[in-house]
Amino acid sequence: TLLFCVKAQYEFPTEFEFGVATASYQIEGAWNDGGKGENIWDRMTHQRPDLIDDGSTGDHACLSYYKTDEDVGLLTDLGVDFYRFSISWSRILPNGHANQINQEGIDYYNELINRLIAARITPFVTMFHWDLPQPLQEIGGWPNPFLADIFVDYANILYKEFGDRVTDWITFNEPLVICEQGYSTAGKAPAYTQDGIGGYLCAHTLLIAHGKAYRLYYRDYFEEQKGRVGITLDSRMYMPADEESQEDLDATERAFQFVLGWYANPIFSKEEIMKSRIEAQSQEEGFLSSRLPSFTDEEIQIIRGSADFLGLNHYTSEYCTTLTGSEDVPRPSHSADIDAFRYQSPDWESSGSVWLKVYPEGLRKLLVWIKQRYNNPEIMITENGFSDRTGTLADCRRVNYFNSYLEQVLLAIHEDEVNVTRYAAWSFMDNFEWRRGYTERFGIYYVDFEDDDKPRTPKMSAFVFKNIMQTRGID
Ligand code: GBH
Repeated sequence: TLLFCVKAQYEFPTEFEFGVATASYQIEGAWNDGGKGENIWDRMTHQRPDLIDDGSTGDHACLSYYKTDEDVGLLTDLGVDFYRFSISWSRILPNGHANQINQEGIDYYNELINRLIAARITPFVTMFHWDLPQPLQEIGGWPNPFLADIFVDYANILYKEFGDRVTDWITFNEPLVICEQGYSTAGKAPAYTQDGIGGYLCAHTLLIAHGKAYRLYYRDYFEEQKGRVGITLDSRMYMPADEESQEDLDATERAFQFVLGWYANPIFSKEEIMKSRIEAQSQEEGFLSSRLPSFTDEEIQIIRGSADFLGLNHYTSEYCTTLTGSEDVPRPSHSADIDAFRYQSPDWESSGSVWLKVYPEGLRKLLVWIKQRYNNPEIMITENGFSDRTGTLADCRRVNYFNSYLEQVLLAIHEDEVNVTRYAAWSFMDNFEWRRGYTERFGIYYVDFEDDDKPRTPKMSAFVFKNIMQTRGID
């Protein structure tokens, strides 16, 4: 007898959409042109170049502010269904407040949006990808609860100006990074170090801001514009070091709850595990009340259910086990509250970023975890990608990364019936990689930052990605 082993060759469903992603500060440049105000990344890169690996800034970045035509041309060549970009708050509102609107900023995004639509590319817009107007930092930034309403005023202007053509909105990109790295561990601007306190206050404002921006859309715009509003959260896949160990399983659960659950629970579920843990920790530390502020009933109503889809940024995974006691974890801190030791397997392929190790199965496992925990929400993968330090055009390792991660997306769709509807590669082009400056490159287009004109060249990954979109499958 003959045995035929036919490996099912899954395809991406016809409705499944592909795109590439960027963020305003990382690509636009023109930091003080076109009426734009100063934001916290302008301020930090100018005043503290020592915090950026190569001492660089996003002053010029990829000059995308001046290259709308060229960039949309490249996106058209590539054949994407959508383009995920972010709007620079200080380009629209130079001082952060709605009293002074910068028409040049509105014109710039109108031009970009109109050209995309003319090329049949859906604009997928992030309202906030980390570049807070500096004047809003001067009043405390996100830990100041008044920022929620100030953000909603900004969101209102975006719906009003662009909502007739933009129907896919993301309020925030990665609140975890905004709050944890911005206010607790100094990994991102404004680089504050109020660990265990600043991050929680930031998240409190941010969740209310998100919820109110969502409600505003449904109150004033949905009927006419018929769009949808979501949020983008970042998470690694967390796995127990030893699957048989209850302690490791608990540590894994805590990692999930304090990273993804921190933001996903209030919006997508009723779980509130962080509350009791931080309350207990705070008490031990001598605080008179929990370091985690609580929401009023009215705020809970606003936040619960306030997303039409879950945007997911995923790059890598981690194993979790208990802290051995020898680690020096400061208190109070988010890490001490999590109380889990997280690490990556030395067997996983490395990249140009210390934190990014390749473990494709993690993406499928995470998608299934989200489906189960959050009642099968629509998931859009809003970022996934691979870095190197050379920028080589023969970027075989990036090609392998996309192939293997997308294979896992196919399995999640076809074998686990996860409702994942979009995939965006990070990134469209090499860009200003935050505190890593220009030392790490994620682009599928190479950018020559030495050249004043910042020319773009497709890497091998751009051709492979194009082929995947065209054939709806992986070679
Ligand atoms: C994304 O975040 C961002 O949205 C995007 O702007 C960025 O360019 C892209 O990643 C690539 O980095 O150095 O150990 O402190 C992904 C989630 C969270 C990954 C913060 C890097 C820093 C880890 N990021 N993390 S560490």
